Amino acid sequence: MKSVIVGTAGHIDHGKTALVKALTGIDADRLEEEKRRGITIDIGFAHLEIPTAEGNKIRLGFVDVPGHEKFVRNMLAGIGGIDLVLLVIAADEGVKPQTREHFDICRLLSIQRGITVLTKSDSVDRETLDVVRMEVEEFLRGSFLDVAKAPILAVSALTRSGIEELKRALLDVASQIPARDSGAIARLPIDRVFTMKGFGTVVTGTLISGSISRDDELELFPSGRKLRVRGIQVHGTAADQAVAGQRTALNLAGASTADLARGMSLALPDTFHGGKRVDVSLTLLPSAKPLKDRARVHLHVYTAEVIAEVRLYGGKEVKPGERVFAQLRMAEPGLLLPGDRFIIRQFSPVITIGGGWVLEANPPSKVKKDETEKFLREIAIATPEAALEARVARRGQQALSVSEAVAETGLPASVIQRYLSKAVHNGDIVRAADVFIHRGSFDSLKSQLTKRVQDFQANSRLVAGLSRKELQESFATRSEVFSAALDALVKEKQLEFAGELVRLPGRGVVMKDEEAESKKTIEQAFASAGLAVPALKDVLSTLKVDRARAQKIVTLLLRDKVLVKISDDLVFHSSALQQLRQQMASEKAKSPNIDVARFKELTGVSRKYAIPLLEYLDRERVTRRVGNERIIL
Ligand SMILES: Nc1nc2c(ncn2[C@@H]2O[C@H](COP(=O)(O)OP(=O)(O)O)[C@@H](O)[C@H]2O)c(=O)[nH]1
Ligand SMILES: [Mg+2]
Repeated sequence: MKSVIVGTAGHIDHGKTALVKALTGIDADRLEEEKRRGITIDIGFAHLEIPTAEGNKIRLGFVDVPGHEKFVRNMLAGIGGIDLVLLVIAADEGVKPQTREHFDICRLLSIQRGITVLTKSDSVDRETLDVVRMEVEEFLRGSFLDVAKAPILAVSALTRSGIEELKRALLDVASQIPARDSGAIARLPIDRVFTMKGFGTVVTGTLISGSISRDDELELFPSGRKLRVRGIQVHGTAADQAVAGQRTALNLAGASTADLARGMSLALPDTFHGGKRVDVSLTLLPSAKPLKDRARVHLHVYTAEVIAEVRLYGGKEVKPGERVFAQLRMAEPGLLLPGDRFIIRQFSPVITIGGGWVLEANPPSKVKKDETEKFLREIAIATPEAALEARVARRGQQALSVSEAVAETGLPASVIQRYLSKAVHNGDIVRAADVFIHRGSFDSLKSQLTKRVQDFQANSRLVAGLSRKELQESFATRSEVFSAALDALVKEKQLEFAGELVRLPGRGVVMKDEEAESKKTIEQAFASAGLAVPALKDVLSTLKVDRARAQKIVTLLLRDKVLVKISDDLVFHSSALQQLRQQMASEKAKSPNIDVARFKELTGVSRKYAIPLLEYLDRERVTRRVGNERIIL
C-alpha cells in the first residue's frame, strides 16, 4: 500500500487539529497539557486509509503541527519529512503571521504539493468566504500552491461540510506523488522517544528513505552506537518491515530513552560519517534582515535543531531574497546528506529567515574558498550523474571509492555504479576495482609514473629498474589506482616489468667500459678462488670504479645469481657452490654422515668458512644438522 505523509501548516487556532480529527477521527493532541489548554504544543500523529478508484488503498499519515509562534521549532521537527501539506487558513481570520511563516517554511523546504484549506467555513457568510478566498489566492500566487496548480477548498470541521470533498482532493494529490525509493539507504530522523510497558525503548519518525526490517542493526547518529530493531510498527500496526514514506515506530534493543532524543537519526550502519560542517545553497527570505558572514543561526534539518555559524563563500553578507553558497558550522555533529532541506532561524529574536539544501556533507578542509564555491556552483545545477562525475574529478589522483561515494552522497552502491557507468564506458572516468578516477588525473598519474622511472634509470644506470614497491611509495595514490596505471603503461609498452622491478622497455643496465671491466674483475676473482674466497672489500678496492658504483655492480652480480651471498661477509661464485654440491653428492655414497672436521678436510677450507658453508647447505636442504653432525640428504 502506498503511504503518503501529510503535514498541516497554519496559524494557531485556525482549526488544524480539528481538521485532522474530522478527517481521521483521531485527536492528534496527545499531551495532557495540549488537551487541557486546547492548543497544540508538539507534533501529533493520525492516519487514514482512502480506497482508490482501482480498488487499492492509499495510506495517509498525518503530522499535525503546532501553530503557535513559540512552537515553530516543533513544527519544523514535523514538517521535514512530509510529502504534501495542508495549508490551513481560518475563513474568519484570513492570512496571519504563522500562515506566512509556515508557508515560507514549506517553500524553503521545497515541498512540492499541497492543498489550501479554508476552515471554519460555517462561521462566515458566503461573501466573507469569497473575500477571504481572493485574499488567499493573491497570497499564494506564483507558489507551488497557486490556484492554477493546487486546489483551495472550504470546509467546516464542525458541520463536516467539504470534508468528503477534501478526502477526494487528498486522494487525487496523493496519487500523483511518486512513491519514495525503498531501495535507497535507510534513514530515520527520530521525532519521539518513549518507553512502552512490556516493550522497552521506542522511537518514532518518518522513514525518509530505504526500508527497515525487524532484527536489522542500525547506527545511531551522532553517537555512532549500534542498536538492534526488536519490533516495528507502521502507522500504529505491528509490521515486519517499514518502508520509505511511512510513519514508523521502532522498538530498540541496546539503548534506553536517556541515550536517544529527537533530532538524532538512525541509518544503515557503517555507511555514513556524521559531521559538524555542511556546504549548502542558502536562500534568505525577502522579509529577512541582511545576514552577516559568521552570523549564528538556529539550523533545523528534519527533526534536528542545532546552533550553527554561517560562513559565506563570497561577500560579507547575504541580502534579503538572495541565494548564496555557504558553509554551516554546527555546534553539534549530525548526519546530513546532499539534498537534505533545511531552515535557518535568526538567533534572536527567533524568526524564520531562510533555508536551502545541503550540497556537501563533511566537505574536505584545506580546499581554497573559490575552488569550493566553483565546485558547489557546479553540483548545484548538475544532473546526479554529472554531480557524481564532478565528485570523482575533484579527488584528483586520490580517486573516489564506491563506499566513499556512498558516504558522500547517500546513494546506494548500485546507483553510484549505474550513474558512473556511462562515463566509464566512454572513458571519461577510469574504474580500478572499486575505485573511480577521472581520466585527466589517471593520465597525469601515468605520465608521472613514466617520468619517475625514466629519471630513476637515467640516474641509476647500474640498477636494472625501480622496485615496484618503491615506485608506489613515491605516489600518494591508492594501490588499485597505482596498479591500474602501471598495468596500462605496460600494456601500452611505455614500461615493462622485470621481476619485481619496473623499467623502461628493454632498458636494462647500461655500463661504461670501466664498469664492465670491473664486473669481469669481480667475477673472475671469485671464480678462481673456489671456496677459499677473498674478502669482498679487498676485491672492490682493486677496481677502477668508485665504491658506490662497485656496490651496484656487486648487486647486479648477486641479482643475476653469478655471485651468491651466504652470510653478511661471505660471497661465493655460483660455480664454486655448484661444485660443492656435486662433491657432497659423491661423499654421500661413501658415508651419509659428515662432521665439521671431515667437511674441512674434504673442501680444504678453514673453520671460518666451513660453518657458514654448512649452514648454507642446511638452508639449501643439501644437508641436515643432527647434533654435531650432518646428514647428507
Ligand atoms: N466553528 C468552527 N470552529 C472550529 C472549526 N475547526 C476548529 N474550530 C475551533 O477552533 C479552535 C481551534 O481549533 P484547533 O483545531 O485546535 O486549531 P489549531 O490550533 O489550528 O490546531 C477550537 O476551539 C475548535 O473547536 C470549524 O470548522 N468550525
Ligand atoms: Mg492544533
